Amino acid sequence: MTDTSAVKRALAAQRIETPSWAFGNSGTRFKVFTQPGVPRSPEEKIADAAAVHRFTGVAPTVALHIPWDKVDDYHALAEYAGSLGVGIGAVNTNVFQDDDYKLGSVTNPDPGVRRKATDHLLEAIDIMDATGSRDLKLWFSDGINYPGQDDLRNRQDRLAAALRETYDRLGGDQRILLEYKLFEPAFYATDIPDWGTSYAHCVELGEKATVCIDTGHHAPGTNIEFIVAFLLRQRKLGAFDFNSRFYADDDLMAGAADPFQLFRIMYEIVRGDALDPAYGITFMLDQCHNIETKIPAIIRSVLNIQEATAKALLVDREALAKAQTDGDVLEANAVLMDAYNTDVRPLLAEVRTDMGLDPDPVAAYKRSGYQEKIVAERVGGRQAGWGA
Ligand code: RM4
Ligand code: MN
Repeated sequence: MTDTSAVKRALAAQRIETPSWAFGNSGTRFKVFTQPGVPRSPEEKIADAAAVHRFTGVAPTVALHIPWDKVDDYHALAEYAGSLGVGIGAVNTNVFQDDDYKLGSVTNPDPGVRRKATDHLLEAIDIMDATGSRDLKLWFSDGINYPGQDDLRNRQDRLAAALRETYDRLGGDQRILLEYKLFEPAFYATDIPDWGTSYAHCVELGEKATVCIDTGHHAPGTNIEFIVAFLLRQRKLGAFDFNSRFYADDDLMAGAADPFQLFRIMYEIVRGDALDPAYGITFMLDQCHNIETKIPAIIRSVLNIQEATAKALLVDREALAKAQTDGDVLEANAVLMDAYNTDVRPLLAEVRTDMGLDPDPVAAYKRSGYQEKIVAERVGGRQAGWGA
């Protein structure tokens, strides 16, 4: 697409979801560094998400993580979010932080533990009913550390049974986003280690189950844009968890480690006509800001995704198709690189100005006084965090 007004329209219509947990304290297994002003409640996390939306204009929903965002009244929580101009997005389940899950959750050899884990997934759908959320995002830490520890195939059967029960409980337009991850915390075999496993379970479940690609969950060197292209072709791509990584599941800011990879991913999205929110892909962040100030880091991540998207939209697809048909390898590559090497920041500044926003959201946030206000106000209480 090289028609600038169409590019600008697509950028203004883009939607990126923020994760409630990114506003809380996080760290590595060595240390969680706290920060002043960090939310102490789900409401304060939502207020921070609303701040990100105010400055970027493209982040109108925030994903919850249960039980980290447990409240008595989810309907009231959704109304509170609405009053701040944001909505509740995906509901993420947590079947990885209870002693019972040492040997797995839905794949545990103990049927009692499996029941408990599956009940948590069902409870998350009750929460979706109350908040109006469409997406149930499932990530299982399940796996084993030693060969022989448990039966690989039985674990797949147990997983399939829990997924089926959960799927059958979904309401009309609700859906499952099934995430995969290569390793960690399990080191020998993970029960959903890759997109193929997630895809196969989604196919078995039905059309309301689609794959979630967390960009940090692959082996180094994996061609993620190929996975995007393949899943789009099958209509089985439901969501992204964006973040970036240098080594493993680093959860750094999206676009920080490898902006070229993010561009290649977004090019496949544009190529597949899947950017429009109506297509149904949820573009989420799933990150941790262990040492940097959280809200501006989340704003920066949103901007990085917008920049990659703008470059993808600028690819001259006609010229690219011609070069590809001609077998002109160098020209085809040059067309793609021309778009990638374009400085799209002025274009995005215009998009923001047209939307009535400050053209530089990070600078506007810093000037706004919001950070000082939360640091002054959020004193006492217990800061939200991973509880790891
Ligand atoms: C996992 C996975 C999930 C996220 C948790 C916090 O690695 O990426 O999406 O909910 O981390
Ligand atoms: Mn994730």
